[in-house]
Amino acid sequence: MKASDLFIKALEEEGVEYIFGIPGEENLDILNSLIDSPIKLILTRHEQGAGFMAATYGRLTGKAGVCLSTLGPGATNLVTCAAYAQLGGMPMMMLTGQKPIKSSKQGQFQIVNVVGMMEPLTKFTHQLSGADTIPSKVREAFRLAQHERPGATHLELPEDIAAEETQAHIIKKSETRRPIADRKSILDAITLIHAAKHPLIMLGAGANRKSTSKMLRQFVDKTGIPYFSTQMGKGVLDETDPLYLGTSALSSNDFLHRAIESADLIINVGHDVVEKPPFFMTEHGFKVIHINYLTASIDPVYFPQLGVIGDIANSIWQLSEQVERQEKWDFDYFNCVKKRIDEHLNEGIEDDRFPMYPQRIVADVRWAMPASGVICLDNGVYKIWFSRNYRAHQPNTVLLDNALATMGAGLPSAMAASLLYPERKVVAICGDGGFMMNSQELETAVRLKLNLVVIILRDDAYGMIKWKQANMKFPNFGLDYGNPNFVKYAQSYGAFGHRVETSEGFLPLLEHCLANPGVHLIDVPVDYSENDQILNVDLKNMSQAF
Ligand SMILES: Cc1ncc(C[n+]2csc(CCOP(=O)(O)OP(=O)(O)O)c2C)c(N)n1
Ligand SMILES: [Mg+2]
Repeated sequence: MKASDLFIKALEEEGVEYIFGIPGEENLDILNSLIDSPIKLILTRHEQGAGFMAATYGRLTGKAGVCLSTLGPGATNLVTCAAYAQLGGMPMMMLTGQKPIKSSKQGQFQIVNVVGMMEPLTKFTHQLSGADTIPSKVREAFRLAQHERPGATHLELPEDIAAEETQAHIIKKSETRRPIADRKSILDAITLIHAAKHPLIMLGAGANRKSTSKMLRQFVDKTGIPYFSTQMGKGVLDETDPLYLGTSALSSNDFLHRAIESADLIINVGHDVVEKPPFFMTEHGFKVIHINYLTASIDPVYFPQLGVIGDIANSIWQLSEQVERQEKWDFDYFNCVKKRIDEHLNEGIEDDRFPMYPQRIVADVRWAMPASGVICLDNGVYKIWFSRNYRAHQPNTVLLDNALATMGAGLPSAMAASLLYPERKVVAICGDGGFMMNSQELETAVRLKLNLVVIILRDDAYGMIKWKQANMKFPNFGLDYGNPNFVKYAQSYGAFGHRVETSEGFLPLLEHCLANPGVHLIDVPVDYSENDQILNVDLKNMSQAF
């Protein structure tokens, strides 16, 4: 068999459905082998679009998303996606081409050391130097990308190797179960939980990666222990539940942190230090039980006293079996904090100023979205408003990146969600800065006939950095820009372009876009003038006084 055919067969064996990417001449054998394969090629307009889509496919399915690029410039364009998948715990396999390695007449044209470049950004990177090793290396790339903690892997397939003939056979996937936590660690955790007076549960990204919601629901129902989430743990348990306190969108100085500081035990389900800290541990503060697939990486602000290591859902099930509700548990203060958080989250939701108040935008989006609807955020200051104020009902319905926190992934991640869940409502929420970093993928979205709404929060600036600049008492400088006419811009791609003219007009327009097929872009002028006052000053003062 030809090596490139074998490679594609190996991908089929792994259950690959899509390859996202941009081929170069070095990938033409692979491209040709795809003609007779059930695997669909999703051609994008920038390798970043492909990489972010592949990573999100992995994030949502647990199966490595595959992206493809040529050597040199194509591969360097995938670098940010590798970091995104690797830090975000998203399984992704990158396949890049290369000039022939056995003999070549092209000198060093376009050649960079791609395997070396990927080394610090991946779990595994390898140049295939012979066709016979394709089956084992593909298997290895998938095994490593997918097993906890998931991340990015990379294979380089040089042109001459892709064209070789080989007798090798594909290697079947091995069936493996995730290891489960040791009974003794469960008993130690139960001892700590029973001894605590104010235990609190935190839901992190790892709890969203695999289905842990059912077991967690049982644990919470049995114990009545309140919970909060990290940004990437949103939706693991319903956030309209009376036991949900809030989401830690900031690292400190929000009302939620008063509850966290008053806890004596945090039962941390699935958070690791890659995410921006949801709280800071201190020497004499609360204890932490780290429930995760892997032991905790230790950090000055995170040094848990106990690890319960193994499959999270199983650990929670084991804990549920053993735990007993304790008379001495006292959640009164948590309940006061919850009341205050809920009041604060309701402030501004009917504010009719225009350009629009971010709090109202969040409330209107929540109102328009069904429980199963997915919002996919790019990175900007609105991420704080959405993670803090938007109440998710189901796991993985708020896709945001609080790990690499890169700009440019909002639209491609929404495209991947829409491709995977054609029956669900999907909305990308982007700043005007982040959207423009991969706006060319509107063409891909239109070509794929996706149903998708893209909300652009337009402040004509890199607002997040302006917010930080104001907080540092620096004058406003160097962060403003102009924008294209987004309505015409969308239309030029064959998408529907809309602009919000009044704050009352936003919700009906969004509902219209969600109800109608196609790619819709909504230009929403936003008023960020109070970000600094509310998020940096008021919240700190009010929460400290509380
Ligand atoms: C690729 C990348 N470049 C730069 C940054 C730093 N950064 C974080 S948010 C931000 C501004 C975002 O602007 P915009 O997308 O317009 O959102 P806004 O905050 O204005 O709502 C910048 C420059 C980043 N996170 N990622
Ligand atoms: Mg902006």
